[in-house]
Amino acid sequence: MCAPTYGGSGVVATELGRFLAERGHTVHFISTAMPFRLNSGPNEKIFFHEVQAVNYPVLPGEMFEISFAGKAVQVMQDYGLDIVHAHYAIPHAISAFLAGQVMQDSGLKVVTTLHGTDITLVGRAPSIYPIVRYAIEHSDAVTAVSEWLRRETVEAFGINGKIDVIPNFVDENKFRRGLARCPKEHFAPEGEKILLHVSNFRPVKRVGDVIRVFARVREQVPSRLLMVGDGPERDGATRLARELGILQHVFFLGKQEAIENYFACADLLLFPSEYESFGLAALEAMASENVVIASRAGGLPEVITHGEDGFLAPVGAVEEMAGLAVDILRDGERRLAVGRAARKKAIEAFHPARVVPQYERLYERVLAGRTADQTGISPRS
Ligand code: GMT
Repeated sequence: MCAPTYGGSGVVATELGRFLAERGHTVHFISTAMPFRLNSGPNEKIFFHEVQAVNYPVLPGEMFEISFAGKAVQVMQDYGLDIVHAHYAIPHAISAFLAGQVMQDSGLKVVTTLHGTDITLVGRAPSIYPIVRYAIEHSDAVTAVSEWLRRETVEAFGINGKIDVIPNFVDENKFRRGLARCPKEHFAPEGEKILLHVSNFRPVKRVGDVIRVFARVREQVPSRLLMVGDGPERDGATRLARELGILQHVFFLGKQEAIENYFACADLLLFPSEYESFGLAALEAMASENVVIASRAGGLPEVITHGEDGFLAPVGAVEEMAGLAVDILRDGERRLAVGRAARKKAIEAFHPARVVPQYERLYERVLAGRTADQTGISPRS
């Protein structure tokens, strides 16, 4: 179960499903629309089930929590499932719990992966907090994408049970330099340096800082800024770029599907978030040999080692980030060396072959508790 839209949790769920299918598992995606990175061709091991909203005039909302649970039960009855893996606690963890209760006799297990804002922001709203907490506590296994997020969850939700830390991962074949569809000269006809920002333009991403850093960099290094993504802060960022007189050097490109092409073009990723539980975009940039300049916040220090494979600065330290960017953009050899170190780190520490088996072992662990007649076997098989 995952969100289909642009965002890290849906991407992680989709990539995990893809790699699990490659390793012989059958994967059923349950979402409100086709997850945007899933549509990669026919595959007999990958199924997609669309969750429909339920609308009735006397009832409020669209009842997605129940619809997700109902769809999982339906899939279980039609195909047989061993595990429902909920990505992002809200609403998927409680929907998965509900499905697990309905299908209790079949031994259906629930795994919940916490991604970030489900714990740090949305899940803390007083009206849903007790339900989120209950769903986490009653999952058969819980994972967090960083040690930082694990600690946040324990602190904010007082969770006593074990939370496994399983980091995000990146496909090094997809995210690499030299991709054919990277028209660098279109964005930078005079050979200017290309700075990139990729996000959902929420307040937590601090896109205003991206613009301010770029304005300072441009004073010293001929460069262009690509802003990929969309969200509530886009208009403000455009206004700021106009006020600072740099709008003609900034490309606000909106939501883009094949973001690997942008990473393949870029020299540097600006990622000045208030915090990131992990920072998947930073990892994808690193795999593409971009130098990442990010905030020293949340789980980002678990991904980037300052001065070795990228750079970290305090949240809001616009001058410091701009200084780091100017220094590295002026020193071609160092920029390439840091980019190479970034890719090495991405491949060595965050390779699917290293991370996906951690999920498999977790699945085996939760399934070990089933009785002989609880095999999740399909009534059709
Ligand atoms: O960045 C977002 O707000 C979207 C969110 C999501 O769930 O789609 O991203 C979170 O999950 C990603 C995948 O695990 C992480 O890489 C992001 O760091 C995390 N975002 C935040 O913590 C702000």
